[in-house]
Amino acid sequence: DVSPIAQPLSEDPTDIASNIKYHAQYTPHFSPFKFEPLQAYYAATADSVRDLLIKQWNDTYLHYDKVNPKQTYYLSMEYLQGRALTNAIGNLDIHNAYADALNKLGQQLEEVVEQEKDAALGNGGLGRLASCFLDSMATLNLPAWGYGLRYRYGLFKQLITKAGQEEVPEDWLEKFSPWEIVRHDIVFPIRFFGHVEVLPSGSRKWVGGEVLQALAYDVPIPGYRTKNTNSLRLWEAKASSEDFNLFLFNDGQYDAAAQLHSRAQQICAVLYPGDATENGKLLRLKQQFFLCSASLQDIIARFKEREDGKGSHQWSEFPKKVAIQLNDTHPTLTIPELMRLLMDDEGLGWDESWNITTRTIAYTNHTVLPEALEKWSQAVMWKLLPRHMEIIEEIDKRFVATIMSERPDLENKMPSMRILDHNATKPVVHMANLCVVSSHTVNGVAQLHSDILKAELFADYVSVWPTKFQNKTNGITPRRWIRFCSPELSHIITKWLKTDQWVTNLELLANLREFADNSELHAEWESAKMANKQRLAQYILHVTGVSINPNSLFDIQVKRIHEYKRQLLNILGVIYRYKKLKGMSPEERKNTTPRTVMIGGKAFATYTNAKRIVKLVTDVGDVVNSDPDVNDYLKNSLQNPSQSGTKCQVVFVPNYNVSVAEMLIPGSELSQHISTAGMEASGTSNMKFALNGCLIIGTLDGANVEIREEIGEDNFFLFGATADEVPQLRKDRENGLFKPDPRFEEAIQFIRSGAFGTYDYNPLLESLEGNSGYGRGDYFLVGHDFPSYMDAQARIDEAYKDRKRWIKMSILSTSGSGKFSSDRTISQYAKEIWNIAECRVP
Ligand code: 26R
Repeated sequence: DVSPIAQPLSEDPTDIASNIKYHAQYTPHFSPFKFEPLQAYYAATADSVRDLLIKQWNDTYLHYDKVNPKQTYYLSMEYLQGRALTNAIGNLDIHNAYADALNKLGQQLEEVVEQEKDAALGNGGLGRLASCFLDSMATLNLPAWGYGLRYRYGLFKQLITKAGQEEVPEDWLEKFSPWEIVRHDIVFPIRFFGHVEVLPSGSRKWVGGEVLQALAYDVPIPGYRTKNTNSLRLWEAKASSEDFNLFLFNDGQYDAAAQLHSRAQQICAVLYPGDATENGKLLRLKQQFFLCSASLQDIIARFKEREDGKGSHQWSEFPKKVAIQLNDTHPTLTIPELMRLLMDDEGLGWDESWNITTRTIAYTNHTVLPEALEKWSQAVMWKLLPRHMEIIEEIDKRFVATIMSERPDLENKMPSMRILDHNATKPVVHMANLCVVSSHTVNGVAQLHSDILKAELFADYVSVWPTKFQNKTNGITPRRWIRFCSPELSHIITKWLKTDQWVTNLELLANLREFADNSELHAEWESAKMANKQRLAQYILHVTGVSINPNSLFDIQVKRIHEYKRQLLNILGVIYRYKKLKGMSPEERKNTTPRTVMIGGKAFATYTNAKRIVKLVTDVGDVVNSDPDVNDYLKNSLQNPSQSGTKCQVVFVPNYNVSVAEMLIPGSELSQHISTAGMEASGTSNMKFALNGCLIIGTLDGANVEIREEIGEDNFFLFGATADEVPQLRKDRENGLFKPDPRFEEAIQFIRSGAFGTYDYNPLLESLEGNSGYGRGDYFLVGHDFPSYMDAQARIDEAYKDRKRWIKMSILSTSGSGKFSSDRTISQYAKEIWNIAECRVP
């Protein structure tokens, strides 16, 4: 009785069902005789929701065009958007209507949603931050767009096998994405290689080389309960038909005939292609330039179009209409490319172009790790981007000249401050230095990190430009990270606060504090948490085959695998506790707190020690989960609720991504943010866990410092050295002054004894030994922090036994998370860096 209609006339479920049916029949992507979850998702639901989005999106674009406000452009090589369907119907506030509509068609929304593959065009925190920022920019009605690349495959899909991690391509576009709209009319030429010509007028022109095309794909970014729908514009590389050599093709030389086409495909094939070879490095540089050049040409075209409506454009207006934010140094080439476009294409002089560029561009730093600070070979840059290298040389020359005349005292600092280094055998361009010199504002992503930038990495620049440096503590979107991923907890919060305004004004969560001892709230809170734990346990069983005990403490560490994040500290702690449990009498064992430790995250494909850590976690899991001393593994199943003999389980959660996080975080009770102090710029999952009532064990690092301040030190399990102690501790170690704790040695010895199999863990364990050298001599201080880590873990075991106290701490974690909304972060960027204001679609 549901007849197809092309436009849902209202948000009534019957109307929506009719519209879904319309799309199933008239915009089909599959053969029309099946209507199962996959078809329901692609052929109907996504298209039907997309219709609603497109309407708002067009309205938004026209409104911005008319008002012509100053607009922000966020340039990022990474976005981790995750799934779009739940987010779209949540932000449009039509979740229930869609659930009902699908019911009418014999489908379950929960099941339909699962059909969508994550858009995983990123690798970690920086990419997810960009996606949270887009959500907040739309929700706050800010004229702000994202620009990125449309990678064919993301980073990689992680398989866990007997050998540890294996990487296979992540094919998110296998069955196409219904959320992107290709703009065949938005195409820009992108040049590589070639040479610089001097024209009779004296001006310079970059010519020759090879020219590819950048084609725009737009992804709509709806705000929460607002009409404003912004854009994420992703560029794809194409060759034009003229580059297809018909002559060669008909001569049977098929590869040669389509050479430029295959070069174009390489650019958008994967995120972070291996850069061990010169070829790999060149490809990465091409990717970065591709993003910068295409985005700038688009920004300039829009600027001209909007300004010319009121006469002819004035270049001095450009910084009043355009703010560009560089997400780390990856889009640094925006700087010389903007200079080139202004000077060579628009005919402006150096001073005017420099003035415009520096008033437009701002830079965010996301890491202080030396190996992550980009340095590009000057030789490679001269080859690929000869005109840009001329411009960079000129920027460097002028910078050195200015400093030498105004601050001669800094002469001996010049080698580390200037952009080009001339002494090295292999000369490089320091991208972070180019960013600092050319941006009006530089920011870190948590207070501690920004302080470290000012005191160390950028200290010398601070004395030159004291007001250039700011802090913008990261945040997360409360829509995806609690409202949609934990509806159970969200409803409880709304009930007790008597309003759902907290979803856009997260500081309101502080009002939950007055109920932190209320036993009625405790009961509701605990049952919502338990429901989320059960759902997570089902998921873990599904992906790993391990049936975990829902009555145990769910202890989670999920993030990229990196030595500084110290997953090794976590697993060494597990190994030590497991060994102690085994040595206990059954009576003693009864009184211990049962725990399930879940660890997940991808190791970069060429990072050997990170891959060894993954392997160790899976090996420990295999042994522990089937050891009858600590595990009731025969009786152990989701159907066996008592599981009194299940004390210790360990699972590696495969292929950690946004959707997996949405499952893990709501079901977590303890999460680990245990990096060596001073090394994690911020962390953002710490905020997501705390918001979901999960307690944190952590070091005084990144945003942990501010989280602990907000939720109260009694509700945070702190351990470890502080950032200012770290350098001395490393020196002490070099001087042979470190004496390892016997518990630490016992854990290491247990691995060496072969308790977890025959894999050779020596190279990994040796990184914890010795006295010096990066990656050796325990650079990350696992040994130093181990005793205080174990003490904190013992406090956790005790706290968990006291249910009342634990639930109270959990409620206080959520109550104290208000500061960590990306709405707060983005408001601060808008006001203090971009100077843009809301532009609400009527
Ligand atoms: C190109 C290569 C050198 C490279 C290095 C590092 C590429 C990407 C990265 C990722 C870094 C910059 C990253 O993701 N940093 C993380 O940013 C988060 C958001 O600000 C922080 O929360 C997190 O602490 C930081 O590690």
